Amino acid sequence: MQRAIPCSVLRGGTSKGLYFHARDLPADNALRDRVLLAAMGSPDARQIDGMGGAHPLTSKVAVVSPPSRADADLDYLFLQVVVDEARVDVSQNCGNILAGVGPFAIEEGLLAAHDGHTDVRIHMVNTKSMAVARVETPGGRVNYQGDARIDGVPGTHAPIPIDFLDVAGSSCGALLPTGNPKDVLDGVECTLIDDGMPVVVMRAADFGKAGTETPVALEADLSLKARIEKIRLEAGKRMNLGDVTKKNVPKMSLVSPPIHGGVIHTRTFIPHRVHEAIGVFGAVSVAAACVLPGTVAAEIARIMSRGTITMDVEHPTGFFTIEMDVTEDNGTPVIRRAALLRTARLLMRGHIFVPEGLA
Ligand code: NQM
Repeated sequence: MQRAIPCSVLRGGTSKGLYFHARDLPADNALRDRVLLAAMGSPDARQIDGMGGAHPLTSKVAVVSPPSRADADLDYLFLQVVVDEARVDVSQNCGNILAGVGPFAIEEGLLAAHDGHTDVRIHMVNTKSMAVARVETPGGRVNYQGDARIDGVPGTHAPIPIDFLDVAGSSCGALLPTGNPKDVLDGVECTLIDDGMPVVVMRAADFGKAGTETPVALEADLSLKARIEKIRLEAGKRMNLGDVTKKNVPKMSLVSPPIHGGVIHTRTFIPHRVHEAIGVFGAVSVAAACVLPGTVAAEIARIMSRGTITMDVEHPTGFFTIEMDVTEDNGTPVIRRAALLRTARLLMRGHIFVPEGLA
């Protein structure tokens, strides 16, 4: 016997995932995780017996429910289903899957849409922070078609601009959790930062890399991966994340001078595979490092201006544009807001089947 659970599949930004109502999943977290592992087909490198796409970027889950905060329209819990381990990680947020939350909630009647557009205030449960996503809703229905293009996704779609107001330090307690713009870990100068995602920013050159290598080439370099993992485990402790052996944070970004007219070039380990682009909050955290004096990124980006700054963070398949409002407090830059553009598309609606009796 199998159990059928209502579920939608959406592309959110450059990721793809299963979207559920919280009420349709088991309330017990251990049982919920077993259900999600079965739904995705994990653990298995090919995820052949489930819906996962054999990569962390296509093995993601959004759990959406009515808001637990008065200033929100919805609660969104993000879960990373690990591809080749029987593990579901709740330690990180995901700004790409976030892009599909508004459309999913409107499609499912969790939220009433206005004629024109609907601003959806989303409480991101993993980091207890807020995002406002603007969804096009002509006639009160979600529109997916449009002219917006994001690197890493073919074609154009309806724009979903997203604003973040309070993400700094949301996982680590502070934007710079060690209080320093730069720390030395295993002999490498690193910037440990959290502007919505814990990220360790390091110069690619310090690892003997140009920073323009393909994700496949970087993943094939086993001694590089081992060195980066050693630094990650130490960084996790210094970033107030504890033992991160079984967590998907912090992410590890190798940076180098821009080559396409942006502010900085990146390759990001998330944390074991290399991203084909860069995560949303990963990019926001790298961009924040670009405006903070003394960081590894600021030395490359050299951004001195204040006010509303637009930054292109380069990645393997193009660039990620971030708008940031930066003011100063006693000479120290303060990031007030970050905004960016995503698109999303409903791909399928129906039921996911999992074996009965998983408990
Ligand atoms: O950083 C990949 C993605 C992500 C997460 C990852 C993300 C983010 O591209 O907000 O979007 O870093 O695991 O979906």
